[in-house]
Amino acid sequence: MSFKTPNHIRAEFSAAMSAMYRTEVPAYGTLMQIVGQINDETLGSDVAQSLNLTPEEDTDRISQERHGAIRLGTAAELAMIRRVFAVMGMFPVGYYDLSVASVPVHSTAFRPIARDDLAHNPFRVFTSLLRTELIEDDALRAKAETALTARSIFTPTAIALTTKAEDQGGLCDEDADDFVAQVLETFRWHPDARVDAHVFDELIAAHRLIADVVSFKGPHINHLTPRTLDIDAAQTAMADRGLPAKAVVEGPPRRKCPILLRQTAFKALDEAVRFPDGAGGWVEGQHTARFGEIEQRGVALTVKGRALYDDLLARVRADILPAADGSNTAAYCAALDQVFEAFPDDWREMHDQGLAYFKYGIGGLSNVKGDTAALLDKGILTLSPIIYEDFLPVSAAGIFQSNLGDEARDTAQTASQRDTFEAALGAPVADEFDLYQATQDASLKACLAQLQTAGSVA
Ligand code: OOG
Ligand code: NI
Repeated sequence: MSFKTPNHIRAEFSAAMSAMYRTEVPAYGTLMQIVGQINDETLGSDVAQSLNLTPEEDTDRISQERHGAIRLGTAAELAMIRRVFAVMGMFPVGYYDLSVASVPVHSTAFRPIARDDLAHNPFRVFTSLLRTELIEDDALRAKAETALTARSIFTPTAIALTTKAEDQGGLCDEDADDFVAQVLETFRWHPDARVDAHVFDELIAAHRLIADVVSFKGPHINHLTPRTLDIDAAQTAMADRGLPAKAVVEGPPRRKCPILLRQTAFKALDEAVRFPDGAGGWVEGQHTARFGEIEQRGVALTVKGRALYDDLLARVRADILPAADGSNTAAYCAALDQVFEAFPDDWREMHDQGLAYFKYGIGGLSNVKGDTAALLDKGILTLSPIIYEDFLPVSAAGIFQSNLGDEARDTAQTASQRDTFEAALGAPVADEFDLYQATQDASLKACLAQLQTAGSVA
């Protein structure tokens, strides 16, 4: 029997998700147009050249590239989604503790891991698990837990096909198509709440995010984010098209050599929902859950580079925090630019200081002896950035917050619970630094082997 590859299933699922979200949230279609146009312009300019990107891995995939986010309610849901994503070649990478930003969830990102698989389609889903233990009121916590355990977010066919894929090692074309359609159901928006308006209001008062997770039939996809090569241009274009963008782009400042991740979003939509009235009828209501987001991805940083980034950002934010109304945007951006002057803005320098991860390539063959630095100096080896495939908790928290109405919630909640999260998931999460390091090491090894075969290095 021949199976459809996980890479193909993932690409088809990502496309199906995009098509569904475009009908659910029309502004997402506008975002796609903006990003598509800006990426075409950037690719045709010198900027693309200076990014040193690898076309087959970075720019060819860019119009297919997106991430989504969901919020789950129970350990069983998280364990099942892990099995579902595995069928598509997506695995949990990284642990994010959002309680540091007073958001009562912890999270991982499901994504492909191998270089070839990322090149094929890098679709990722930021997946959060609600921490119901952070609901302080006992009676409300019990209501929330009852509502969550009573729902089933996967269709029976989705579960059966996941089990079939695990048992036989894959899915044939027909089953794979069915699997994509069935799994899509889990992420669909359902305007009919499963709790009454009173419980909903209580949950909202506890935390808006708790209400979003607990009150509905499933973990509706709450945003789908295309990747742009120039987020500042996209931000301007969003404003021009009337999309209510956040005042400030989250993350590092604009640079010649982009690092990590820069993101911006527009506010959650007010959506019509309805609540059961307990007598067979419905009460109309409103909920804000879904939003639009775009991102620009730069080089993945090493532990050392990340520490420098965290330190510089903390320094900026100790001084000035961006106001939600945009009143201090210019001052915030100026502070960011100034403090980040301490972070080298040159690929080679970042490489030599061990701040970022790179893929090595062969620039030319000639008979040179020497170490990596000497080979880079002579242009025998070349560098291109390994793109950051993960997320930034501080940005994530900023985005969560901005879509929860910018409520001030500055009391950090309890300690990190990575072990509890992994127990719920039923597997450890991979360490993203190890993955980038392995990609870098493998690329150097392959280049050196090639040079040796060609007799170019001693
Ligand atoms: C997820 C927010 C995190 C990102 O891009 O950092 C995220 C959420 O609001 O559920 O998607
Ligand atoms: Ni996002």
